[in-house]
Amino acid sequence: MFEMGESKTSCARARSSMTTEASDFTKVIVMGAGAIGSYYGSMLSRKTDVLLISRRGHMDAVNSRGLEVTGAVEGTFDLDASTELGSIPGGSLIILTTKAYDIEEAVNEFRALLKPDTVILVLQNGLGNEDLVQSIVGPEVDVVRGLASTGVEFLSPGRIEVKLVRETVLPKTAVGEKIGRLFDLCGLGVQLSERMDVEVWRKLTMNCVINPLTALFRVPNTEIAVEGLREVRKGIVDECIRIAQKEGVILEGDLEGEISRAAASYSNISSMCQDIMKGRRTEIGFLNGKVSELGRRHGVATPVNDVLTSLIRFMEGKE
Ligand code: KPL
Repeated sequence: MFEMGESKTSCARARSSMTTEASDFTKVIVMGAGAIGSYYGSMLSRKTDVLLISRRGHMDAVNSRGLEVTGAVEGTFDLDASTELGSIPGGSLIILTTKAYDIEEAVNEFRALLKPDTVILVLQNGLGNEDLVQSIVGPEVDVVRGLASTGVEFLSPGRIEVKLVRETVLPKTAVGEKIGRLFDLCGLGVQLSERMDVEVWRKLTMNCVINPLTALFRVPNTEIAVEGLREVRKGIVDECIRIAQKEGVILEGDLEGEISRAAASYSNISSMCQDIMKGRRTEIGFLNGKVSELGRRHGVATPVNDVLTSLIRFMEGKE
């Protein structure tokens, strides 16, 4: 999943009513539309109604000027945007792109509005997010885990830049395929996987390498692919491989090499680096912090991930 190709698409300011092929969903609601959520909202608005839910400044800008997307995707997208979700129409897809630590608050906000046919797609960084969502909404709601690796930066309210487009990984299940059809219709590349557990661990390991290192040095992803950091990357990856194995997931191949090549291709600033630069809380507890936590549970030492977690927590405290 790290080696997907780039593509450049452009789109004029247009509403979904102008489209011809139908979506299986009546509406897409993006909860927590920061950089990555706004990117998905813009692409999906090509073939379906989209509502973005996020902070006031960003939502006001989108409502007054549209969502301006530059880079690998270009266009101004006319989307509905709000700070609150009033109702969920039947047949909706909710895409959860809040920060992982906001899951409980976000899901509790819309839990009472869910319809029997609502589908929730969890497109966040981290491990175990979908289980947490499922435990809040109950077993009768369809909760699907997906993986987003497109590099997107939040420029200013109403403006994002897409630096590198990657396929979305979805489970090869009936509901995963239904989401995949919509994504495909909208020009979002999809990879269907029968081993989401492996894909989640591979993405987690990539985030454990790229996110804290870029946040500590405040550099774009490309810069941490240097030879001088190879032992550090390898230390992080080896611990992730060991803990994944304890969790029943075998990570094969030269993962450190794959992650280095992926980092070298990403000219964007990682989400954690963007958070640190804005003085915001980070997702460290769902990434390296999670690996350390599982290490303690399994009695396996994870010194490299422990140190990175402490350093990022120290920086969060300082900001
Ligand atoms: O997931 C990301 C993130 O920034 O959180 C990557 C894929 C590393 C892109 O920057």
